[in-house]
Amino acid sequence: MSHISHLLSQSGNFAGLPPPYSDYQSSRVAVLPVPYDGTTEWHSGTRNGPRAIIEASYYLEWYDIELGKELHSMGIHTLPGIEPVMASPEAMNERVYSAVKSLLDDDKFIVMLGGEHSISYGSIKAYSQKYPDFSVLQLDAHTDLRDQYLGTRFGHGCVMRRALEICPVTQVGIRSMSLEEQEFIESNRLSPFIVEHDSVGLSYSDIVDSLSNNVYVTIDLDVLDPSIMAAVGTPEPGGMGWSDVLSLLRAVAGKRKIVGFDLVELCPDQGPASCCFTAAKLAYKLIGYSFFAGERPVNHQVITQDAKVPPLIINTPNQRD
Ligand SMILES: [Mn+2]
Repeated sequence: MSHISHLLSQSGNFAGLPPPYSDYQSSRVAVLPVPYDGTTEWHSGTRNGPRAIIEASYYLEWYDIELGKELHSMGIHTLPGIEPVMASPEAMNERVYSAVKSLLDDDKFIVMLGGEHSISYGSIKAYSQKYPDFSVLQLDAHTDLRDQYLGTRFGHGCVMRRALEICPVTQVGIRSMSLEEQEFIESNRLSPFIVEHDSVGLSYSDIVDSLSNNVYVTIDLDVLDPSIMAAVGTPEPGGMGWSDVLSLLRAVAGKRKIVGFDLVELCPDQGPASCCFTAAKLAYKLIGYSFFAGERPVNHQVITQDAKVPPLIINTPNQRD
């Protein structure tokens, strides 16, 4: 069939990539859709996130201005979605763990598309078993550090509490938590990076320094401000901007090895189509940073932010004194 492959629709493939760039065997990247939202409580519908991201990704330019190249040369294969199991989020995570473990055995760089945030646990568990000197970078409005929520220890409000039982986690973009979570943070001497827009902030190097050499990135899209990312299950005002998130990821990729990532909590019904495209572009940018960090062309005039614009402000509660 390969002699007519150029005549066939590439729908279903991330970025609409045709063979050979979308072949499993030769691709370094595997896009893994997980259409699961079994424990969401406010706006459900993140089960539609993976499909919406992939459909929006057809309209990405393969060429990336910043990196000065088409980014798909390493190959990006798109898998069918994991079949959801609604028995419990724990059972769903076992399924995610098995799938991710199998893909890691094939030496793939996994881009997991959610789905609600609870699914990250199975992926983090599989990654932590493969990579030594490993930690997680979590971009999220919420700490997700509850020990138990809505009758389960594996829901989206508990996912980072479970992850912390496996490996270190650096939390960035936080602007909402419960008293229980704050007490857990205090007693365990954790230092999440909290968004504050009106005080002196830390530089991204503080975040990079907190990370191990091998980094898994979990991005809850509600880390972004709802003005550019309304389509999430639990929107929270005062979030990070597009360029803030890219600057941080660029800094991390320049100093650490990003070994895989997930993008979760897109709830397409709750916002304009631009949110789906923003999520798709963020995934593509992070693939580019992960594989081509440091390779930045110098022949572009770059528009930088007005110096008078206040910087994004972040600090850590346990380092104030
Ligand atoms: Mn989250």
